[in-house]
Formats: sequence, structure tokens, C-alpha cells
Amino acid sequence: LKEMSKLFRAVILGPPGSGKGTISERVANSFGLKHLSSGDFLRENIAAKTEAGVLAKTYIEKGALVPDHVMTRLMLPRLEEMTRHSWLLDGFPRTLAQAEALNSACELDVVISLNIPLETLKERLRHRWIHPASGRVYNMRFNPPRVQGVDDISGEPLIQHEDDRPEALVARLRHYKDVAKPVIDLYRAKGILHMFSDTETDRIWPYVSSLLSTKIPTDLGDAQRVR
Ligand code: G5P
Repeated sequence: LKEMSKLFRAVILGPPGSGKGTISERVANSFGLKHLSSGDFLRENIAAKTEAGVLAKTYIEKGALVPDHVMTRLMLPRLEEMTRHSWLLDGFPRTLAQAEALNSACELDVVISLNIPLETLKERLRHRWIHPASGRVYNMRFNPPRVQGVDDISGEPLIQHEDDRPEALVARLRHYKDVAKPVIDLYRAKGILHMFSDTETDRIWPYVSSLLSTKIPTDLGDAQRVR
């Protein structure tokens, strides 16, 4: 049997509202990687009312981080199912404990870190509303619900996190920075960190794209399409 082509593993780090999800979708489309989003896994678990989902919901509703042991128990088995795929992990790890757990499970090729000015994040998150029962997130300016103030699927009302209100936002984004710093330092020390700074995703994307073009094995797309 022909030796499996080299797989590619990447992580994207960035505060809430930094564009992780938007850039991850573009990477998945352009390079054929699987986009694995911790927020999406959590929302699936909330919808399926799994044990992890029921627990996670209480934290997400408060705008708090889900505890590390819940996250690692949720994420690592998903990654184990992906041993034959190249992937981009979005939203995990968020803490040093999560990064260490990931470290012992696999080796990363590239870490993308989005460095977006605080003012820009505040402006984006100000318009964010959520459907608490499912964890679905809307942005009144960039991806509004079909009917103002109402969840597209359930028809139930949307709420704004206490934490997304201007007064609480700055504290929350600062907290993110404190928690993320040792994670960023770890990946910098490993020599795999690539930091991108701008106010617009469209201006960051060309740089991310050209970085990945140099890193991703050229036969990757074909190897995955054959599946
Ligand atoms: P999520 O789902 O990971 P967040 O809060 O980290 O949620 P979010 O809001 O999904 O992240 P993002 O993915 O960084 O942000 O950014 P995005 O969705 O692409 O863009 C944000 C908004 O800005 C969108 O409306 C987009 O359209 C707009 N936008 C993007 N680019 C631009 C631009 O250039 N210009 C403008 N004007 N707009 C733009 O996690 C949800 C919760 O789950 C828990 C936590 O409680 C978390 O809050 N959780 C974890 N807890 C512990 N550990 C983990 N590992 C966890 N993972 C998730």
C-alpha cells in the first residue's frame, strides 16, 4: 500500500469576534482541510443534550469558558477520529491546560494567531446576540437573523449576553488575553506561531492564504478527495 501522504494540522487562535470562524471557513474551502470548531461541537452537544452539552450550556449562557476537563474530554476523541484527515482547529485550545492536552495527542504544523485591536472587537461584539437554548450566535450587522430579534430555527427570542454589553466587554477581552498569553508563548517557543494583525479579515486573509500555500503539501487536496 502506498505510504499515506503527509497530513497537515493547524490551530487558529483569537479572541471572541476576531474572525476565527470566518477565516477557518475560507481555509477549509481553499485548501480542503476539515474545519473543526469547538463552538460548533459545543452547540451540537447542547442540541443533543449530552452530558457535556448540558454542563457546557450553563457556562456559555454566562459568557464564561467551559472548564478544561469538559473541553478536552469533548475535543480529543473528535481528533482521534480524524487521524486520516488534515484539519484546522478553531476555538481549541483556549487555555494552557488545553494546549498541553492537545500537545500530548498530536503534533501541530502551524498556529495562526489573530491579533485584532480591542476597539474593533468591541465594535463587532456589541452587535452580537445569541439564542440561549442552542448557543446559535447572530451579529445584527454582519449575519442578522431573518426576523429581527428572533432565532431562525426555533422562532424564540434572542438575548444579548451581559458579557457582550459594552461595560463588561473590555473586562472579558482582557481576561481572554491573560488566558491566551501562555498558549501563544508556548507555540511561539515551538516556532510554529504566525501572528496576523489588522482590523479587517479581508486584509488578513491573503497573508494566511499565502502562508498556508507554502506549508500544505500539494497532494493534500487529492489525497482527501479520493476518500
Ligand atoms: P465560539 O463559538 O468559539 P467565540 O466567542 O470565541 O465563539 P466567535 O464569536 O465565533 O468566537 P470568531 O469565530 O473569532 O468569533 O469570529 P467570527 O465568527 O468569524 O467573526 C465574528 C463576527 O465578526 C461575525 O459576525 C463576522 O461576520 C464578523 N466579522 C468577521 N470578520 C470581519 C471583518 O473583517 N470586518 C467586520 N466588520 N466584521 C467581521 O465559542 C462559543 C463559546 O463556547 C465556549 C465559550 O464559552 C465560548 O464563549 N468555548 C470554550 N470554552 C472553553 N474552552 C474552549 N476551548 C472553548 N471553545 C468554546
